[in-house]
Amino acid sequence: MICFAFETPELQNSKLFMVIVLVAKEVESICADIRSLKIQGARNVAKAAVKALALQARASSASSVREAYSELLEAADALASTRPTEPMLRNALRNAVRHALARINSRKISSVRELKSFVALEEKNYLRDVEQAVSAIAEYGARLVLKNGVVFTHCHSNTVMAVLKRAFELKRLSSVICTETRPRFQGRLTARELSNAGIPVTFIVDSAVKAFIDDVDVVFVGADAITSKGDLVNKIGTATIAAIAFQEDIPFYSASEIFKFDPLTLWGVMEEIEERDAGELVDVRDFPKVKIRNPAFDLTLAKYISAFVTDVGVVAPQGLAHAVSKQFPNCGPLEETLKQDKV
Ligand code: RUB
Repeated sequence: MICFAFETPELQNSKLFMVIVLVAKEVESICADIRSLKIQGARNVAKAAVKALALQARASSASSVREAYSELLEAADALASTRPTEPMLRNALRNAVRHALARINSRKISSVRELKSFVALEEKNYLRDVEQAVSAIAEYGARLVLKNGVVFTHCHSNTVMAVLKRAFELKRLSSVICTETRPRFQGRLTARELSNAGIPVTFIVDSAVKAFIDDVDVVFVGADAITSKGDLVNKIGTATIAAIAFQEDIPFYSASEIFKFDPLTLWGVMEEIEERDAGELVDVRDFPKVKIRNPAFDLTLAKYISAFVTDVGVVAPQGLAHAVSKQFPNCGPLEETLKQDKV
């Protein structure tokens, strides 16, 4: 559970801060869709969360800025805890509530109406920024595909999709090999989307990676989290693919916005790996007394990664923290830092 509980001095001094705030129905429904993977992929999750914050603000019938802001925090907290391995989600929520708080404290926002408009504008700006980031990554990534290149990918990353489509447009990409991605088969999304875009695609089971790796020129995967050591957290199976690609001397890239970087890892916080329900694998009643594990992600060490293809360019994993840490000012352990944000 990520705690967004932080207060302005006014809030701290007020007995009213104990008021129980409600999360809008739309927010609850978006939380459910993120948990069930109806909304899937780190960027879609972050975008949906920012949209949910705006819906929370719009639905508010709060009678004071303080109350409306408390509702936003409650919604941010609920959204941030939907999937533990999603720093882009946490970064987006942290930025939105911090920007709002800064304006409340500097009296630039002094009514509920102004807070509502501000949160709506934050959503619009965020969506614009992430689309620009993806376009930049697509340009950089497409140029890393050799002429008539064959690309290997895993799971379903909207960012990798953008790279592949751009590489195809530039007539660099000849075909893609993609895994089915057990247990939730996100690779099927990838295969269908590529095929619908007219890109030749071969679909394989996850365990066939070694059998096909010699047929490819380059591997592209997405990212859920990037740590301060330049390690990558992505869909379970990514680390195996990276190790096999490394062994065969095939470049391995992760296409990722810098907002997948987890600033908390600079403070020694380990990235938590989400473990999902065993029922995603089998009907557990058929396996009494069997211990079933279902981690959603794994960690690929920096040494296996040729580079991160980001919105600020193609960056070696060892240099990434340095390149992006300026973008995350004062990001210490969340509760501590946000409390320091008081004016
Ligand atoms: C999806 C996954 C993707 C990253 C990046 O996992 O691991 O590679 O989230 O996606 P899940 P994007 O299906 O469990 O969300 O590039 O779209 O942000």
